[in-house]
Amino acid sequence: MFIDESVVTLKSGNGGDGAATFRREKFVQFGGPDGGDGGKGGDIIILADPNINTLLNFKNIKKLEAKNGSRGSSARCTGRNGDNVVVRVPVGTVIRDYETNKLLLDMNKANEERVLLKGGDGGRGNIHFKNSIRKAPRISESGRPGIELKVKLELKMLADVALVGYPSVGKSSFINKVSAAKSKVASYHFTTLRPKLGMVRVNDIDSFVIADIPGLIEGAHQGIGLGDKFLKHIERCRVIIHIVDISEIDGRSAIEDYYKINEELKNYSEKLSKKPQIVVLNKIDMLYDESKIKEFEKAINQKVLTMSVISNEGIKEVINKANELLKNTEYEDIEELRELDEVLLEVIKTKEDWIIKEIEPNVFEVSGQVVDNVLNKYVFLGEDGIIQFLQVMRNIGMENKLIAAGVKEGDTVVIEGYEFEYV
Ligand SMILES: Nc1nc2c(ncn2[C@@H]2O[C@H](COP(=O)(O)OP(=O)(O)OP(=O)(O)O)[C@@H](O)[C@H]2O)c(=O)[nH]1
Ligand SMILES: [Mg+2]
Repeated sequence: MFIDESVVTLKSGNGGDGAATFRREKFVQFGGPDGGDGGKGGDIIILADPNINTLLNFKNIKKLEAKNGSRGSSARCTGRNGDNVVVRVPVGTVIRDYETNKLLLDMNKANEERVLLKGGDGGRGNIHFKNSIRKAPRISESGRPGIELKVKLELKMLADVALVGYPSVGKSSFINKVSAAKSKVASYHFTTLRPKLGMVRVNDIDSFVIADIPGLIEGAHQGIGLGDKFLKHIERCRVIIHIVDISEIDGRSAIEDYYKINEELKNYSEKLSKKPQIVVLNKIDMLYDESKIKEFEKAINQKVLTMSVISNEGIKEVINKANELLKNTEYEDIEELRELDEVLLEVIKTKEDWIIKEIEPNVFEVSGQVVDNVLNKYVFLGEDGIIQFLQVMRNIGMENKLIAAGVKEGDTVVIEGYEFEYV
């Protein structure tokens, strides 16, 4: 089975909280604040790994989480940073936001590493909050939360290798032989109507994806036959196996076939005609005049490989040659997907800023993104902290919101489980 789409939830680590601690020294009753910063949460990093060909690995993975940063501690100790998670994907994988389908990353360069989700920053310890008025601050920041995002991985790279050639030269027969693909084989033209993919295992280490492409004919680049629709798929492959029927059983000239197909590739795009190409003469079981092979090579001024899919000759050589070429061919940048957002994270869901609900008569609950932001930013400790918190909330407009919601003197206000009397 060839999976070219997977869904996985990723989460970067939370930053560790800053510490609100105080120095304790012999003979010093109240030492100064000495709480260290929290560590940074781990990032989710995507790596385009040229040794992976499919998204099969993600089939059983639902969620990947980077580690959280540790909290800061006393004696100005900074918390440990959370470990990153490196997610290895095949080269050519496109990553989209699952909800919006927005393109986040196009991993089209081998060994490229990109940070998809940044870990939350650690909170600052109370050593940073010392000033001349507030000598012993019991405040420290909490770490920023990591980001959780459900993403869709798509392996846009159709295949490493494309099989091209006239109809009925044996492309489908070949892919069926070298992979688990089951492509329809028949003696009439245009048997194959859609590209078909197969995984080719070359040896214990190497494998590649091969695509059976519908047959091309003269004029394919202008839309004659089935051709033009699929030429763009070929554009994303790195190596072309050009199969020619040397038996000429269909009554065409093999040499002419070769030139015509290459003409079509070139007319479609310069890029296509420059792809490394392996020329393979098929159906040698039906070739009674071996000199035709030499003749062909001379005409095109290039060495070719020969095979018979039917009698199992020369197949391994074609696969090895393709594998060798793949190893020497870099992936190209894919222009259509170039308009990428460099930094990727406006996708974080936000709640409404203020949510004020009268949960029972004269009891108002305050929540929303604004509250989250404040609570995420600071740790409020003790009585000091509560007053501080209410002050911050008032400064950013809570009172007006409460009044608009109908709060009266003496009512109860609930925030994050804490109750206050409204005065
Ligand atoms: N004698 C002989 N016949 C072959 C060989 N390879 C394929 N054929 C036959 O050629 C015919 C066409 O084979 P396909 O594999 O369907 O050809 P194709 O290139 O996929 O054709 P389209 O999908 O129409 O483009 C079938 O009847 C095959 O059995 C071979 O090596 N020797
Ligand atoms: Mg076919």
